[in-house]
Order: sequence, then C-alpha cells, then structure tokens
Amino acid sequence: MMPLTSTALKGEASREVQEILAKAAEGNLEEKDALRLMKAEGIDDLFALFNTAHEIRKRQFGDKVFAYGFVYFSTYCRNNCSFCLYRRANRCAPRYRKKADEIMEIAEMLKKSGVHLIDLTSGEDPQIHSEKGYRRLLSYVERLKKELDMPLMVSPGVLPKTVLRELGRKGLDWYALYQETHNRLLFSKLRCRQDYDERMKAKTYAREEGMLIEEGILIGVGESREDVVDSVYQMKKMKAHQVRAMGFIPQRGTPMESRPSPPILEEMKAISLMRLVHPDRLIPASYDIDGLKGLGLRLMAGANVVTSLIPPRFHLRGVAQAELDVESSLRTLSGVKPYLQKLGLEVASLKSYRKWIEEEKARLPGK
Ligand code: SAM
Ligand code: MD0
Ligand code: SF4
Repeated sequence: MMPLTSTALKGEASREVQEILAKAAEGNLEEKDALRLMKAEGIDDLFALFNTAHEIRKRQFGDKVFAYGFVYFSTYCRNNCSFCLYRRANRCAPRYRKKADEIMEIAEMLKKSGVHLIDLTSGEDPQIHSEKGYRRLLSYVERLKKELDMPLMVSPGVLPKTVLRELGRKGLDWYALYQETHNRLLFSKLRCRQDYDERMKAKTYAREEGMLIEEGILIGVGESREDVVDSVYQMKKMKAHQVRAMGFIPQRGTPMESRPSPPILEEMKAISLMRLVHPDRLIPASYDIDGLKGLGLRLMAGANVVTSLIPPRFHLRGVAQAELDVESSLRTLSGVKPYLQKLGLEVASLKSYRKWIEEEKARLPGK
C-alpha cells in the first residue's frame, strides 16, 4: 500500500493516536483502537484523525466525488420510527405520493443535472407494501432502467425476498436499508415494533440477488461510542458497499422532538472511522443533515458522495431536512459545484461511477 503523503501522521497528535493512525493507514485498525479514536477530543488528535481519513479517501478516489439525486416518491408510512418526521402517527408530516410519469420526469431532470445515481425512496407506504404495490415499484424500476439507463437505488423499506429477486432481475443496482444501530435494545426504541433480523436479512438477500447494499447508522440517538465502533465493523462483516453515519435532526410531532442534534464532531468522527475501516467503500456526505454548510466538514472527514440532491418545482421533500434549500435550487448539483471546487474537489464522471458499480457487482456472490 502506498504511504500517505500528508503530515497527518506527524502533526501534534498524541503519540498513541499517531501510532493508531499509522496502523489504520496500512489497513490494520483493531476495534479497541477504533474506540480510542472515537474518544479522541483534543484538536490535534481530531485533526490528525480527519486528515488521515481525508488522505485515504484521496488515495482511493483522488479529488473526485460522486453525487446522488434523491426522489422521495411517497411520504406515507406504516411504521412509527421514533426519530422520523414521516412516522405514521405524525399529523404534522407533509404527505404526498408521486405518480409514475412525474417520477420519470423528475428522474430525467436529475439525469440532465449530471448526478450519478437516482435514489428512489419512500416511507413504508401501505400502497407500495402490498402485492399490487410491489408490482408498481417493479414497474418504476423497469421504466427507469429502460428509459433512463442510469444507476438506480431504491430505499422503500423492508422488501420480501421474492420482490428483491425480481428487482435484481430488472437490473436494479442498489438497495439501501439502514439499521440505524446494531444494538438491538436501542433498535427496538428507534424502530419500534420492527424486526431487527428481518431488516438485516433483507440486505443479505439483496446482495445475493445481485444488488449492491447500503447500510447506515444514526448518531445522537442514545448510542454509545462502543455501539458506533461495533456498527462500523458489522458493516464490514456484511460487506456493505456504501456505509453512512447521519446526525439526528429533531422532528416536530415526534417522540424525539426535544432531543438535540449531536455535535457535528461526533458525526465526523464516525465518518472518519468508516473511512479508515472501509477505505474503498462509498461514504455519503448528506445534504439532508445541515445542508451546504455541513457538506465540507463531512467530505473533509473522509466522505466521497454528496447525497440528497433534490430538484426544485416538484414539491419534493427531503427526510431529515424536509424543505431545506429545495425550492431555492441550491440543493442541486449546480448549487453545490462551486462549493466543491472551493474544497478542491471535483464531480466525477458518470463513466467512472458506472465502472465502480460494475466492478463491485462482478464481485458479488454467484458472479
Ligand atoms: N422508509 C425507508 C426506511 O426507513 O428504510 C426509507 C426512508 S429514508 C432511507 C429514512 C432514513 O433517513 C432513515 O433510515 C434514517 O437513517 C434517516 N432519518 C430519518 N429521520 C431522520 C432524522 N430525524 N434525523 C436524521 N436522519 C434521519
Ligand atoms: C440522503 N435523504 O441521502 C437521503 C436518504 C435514502 N437512501 C437516502 C436518507 O440523505
Ligand atoms: Fe417510515 Fe422510514 Fe420514517 Fe421509519 S424511517 S417512519 S420506516 S419513513
């Protein structure tokens, strides 16, 4: 492995942290050392951590980042996750369902804007999670793959094995389903009355059916740092292709509405740790948490995909930041490009993104 070029490993960080980061840069980070990094506090130790993660990102992906367009096509949901604006019981949640033609129009617009992938997301809408609904989801995927020929992700919640199989056959590239935590007790408080194992298994099935998978955790929802470290290594075990950590944003009308957001540093530490443990995986810096102002910090902590870009004029919503910058057109690729340039980053080509996913797909079991 090439040595890191920056001063990240030299700096003023404590000897202990320097030694851990040197090992991490060679791909040998043990869980106990990862926990020490999650507990880092002094500015020098933190700087060295972020800088090492940033250098590893650079070594793997150069100065190029990927960008994802987000289409929240139905905000109805049968579940009651305690952190989510769109939980069933929340009367304050904005609800809508987009029709097939409108989804196509939005996706086309996103394609034209230059994003690398369309992420088709919804709540666990009972009108999608039914026999007829699954057909509808399959038809969206079929149309999008045929008419648009773009890399495609779906995030509609837990799907049955049979539906995942058909999605795989239609050429779907990604299935995203976030556990939020790998601590079962905390899971039961966050994803009330949902089955931990069923959610994990859906990801295994998706991989077996030829899709890349994304796993994710929330930060600031009652997890310990041990939990975060455990999640980062569980993601490795499950061979997730894209891994994310997102800071919690309180939502009105939910049981967690008065819980504050965690400090950005906690999220940055989790992102950096993910980069150290998953050097060549994709890691999102989501617009959905703090908008533009937080993107740079997340990218500097080692993320390499800008997600949750939303076109204006379709009255679409985000998840954690439902309205932020959508109608002002700031939440678009052209809105973030100047900012990326300031950070010394560039938007990668669609060709290079396609190459990345095709190579990863070729490595899936049964290929
Ligand atoms: N309904 C589908 C599901 O839950 O899998 C897809 C919806 S989308 C992918 C929901 C994700 O956004 C959650 O898994 C969670 O990680 C994130 N999210 C939801 N509410 C949030 C909040 N208040 N703060 C931060 N992230 C949040
Ligand atoms: C994001 N709001 O990227 C989106 C969403 C679902 N696959 C992604 C959480 O932040
Ligand atoms: Fe529904 Fe997903 Fe929100 Fe949970 S996170 S309430 S499953 S939309």
